[in-house]
Amino acid sequence: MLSEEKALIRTLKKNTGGSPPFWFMRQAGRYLPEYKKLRAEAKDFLDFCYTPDMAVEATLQPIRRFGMSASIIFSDILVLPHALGMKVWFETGHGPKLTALKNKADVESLSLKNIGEFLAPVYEAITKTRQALPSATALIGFCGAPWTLACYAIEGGSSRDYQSVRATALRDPEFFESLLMLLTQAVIEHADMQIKAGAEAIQLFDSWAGVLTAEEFARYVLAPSKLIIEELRKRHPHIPLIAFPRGAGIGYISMAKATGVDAVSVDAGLPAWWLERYLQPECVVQGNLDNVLLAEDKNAMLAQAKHILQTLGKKPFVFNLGHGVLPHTPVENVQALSDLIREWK
Ligand code: 1CP
Repeated sequence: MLSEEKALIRTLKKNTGGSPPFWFMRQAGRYLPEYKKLRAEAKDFLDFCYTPDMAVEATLQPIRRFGMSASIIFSDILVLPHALGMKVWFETGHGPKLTALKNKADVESLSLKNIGEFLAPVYEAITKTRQALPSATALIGFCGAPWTLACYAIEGGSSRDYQSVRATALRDPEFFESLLMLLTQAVIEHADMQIKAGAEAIQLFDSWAGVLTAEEFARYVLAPSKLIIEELRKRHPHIPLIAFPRGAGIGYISMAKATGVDAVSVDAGLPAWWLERYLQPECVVQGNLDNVLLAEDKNAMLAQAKHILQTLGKKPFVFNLGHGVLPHTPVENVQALSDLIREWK
């Protein structure tokens, strides 16, 4: 089947018809017994990401069980700082760790030169997944957006609110801006190579957009996203792009207006009526079922899902969660949700 005929791609290009396409952030992962088994065979998480056969298998697992309209390649946003020359590792129970960048000289020690070679296993996994997927299932590639990648690169790992990263941007704007620019270029190249390898849409994850003021949001989130979207549009006019500035609130509207992105993915904090009224006129909406409800209360979750489908399903709409599937989510809840959306008229 041609990309344009697949439900996800058709919808991202603003055509409706049939039940809405669906996929779930973190649809591959620890809530699946078959993922845990596969994960136990890998030396560490990055080794898993860089072993194409494992990444392909993890990407296909949820599709076999639930038949989503799209798969997202199994990888991580932090492979890109890794490819730029930063040290990145994952400590069990502590999440990601990186050697923090301290100044402009640290940024200058990084290089765009080796991304293609370094991330060749990711591109190979994309090509192999494309070949193995059912023909109606679209394949999504992804990148962390520059602000979120800068958060990890300056903090050296996770933080609750990235206050020290915001402070760094104020104290040393030259350092911060040079990092943001490098990451913007890196995201463009990584997305470009994913598309060339077979990705049929790209999602930009700006997971920490919600900690910013409106002014910072415009500079650190909107401005780089606009550059990335414009450049990818030039290189690949037919590939739809999805932006996910998590926690952006009314900033979701600015994202659609300022960048012209095809679709905006929304967290669970905004009610469906608001999205229908204010965001659907600007772009295709993707979202936004609460991932906690999905894990905790099947009946309430199904009621919420119906409400979202009723409110947003009349216009081009991609069903997703507000954030990733949590590790303790019962498989049967994901099954019940998938069945509901697939049978929705
Ligand atoms: O041992 C393990 O299994 C590690 C857990 C894990 C997994 C399954 C990590 C570590 N990353 C992933 C895969 C992953 N990460 C995918 C795969 C495809 C899918 O969705 O099925 C994707 C799209 C990501 C993207 C990602 N990584 C984001 C953006 C989305 C989000 O959740 O906001 C972020 C912020 C990361 C960083 C990261 N990698 C891993 C963890 C635990 C984290 C988050 C750490 C934090 O909270 O700061």
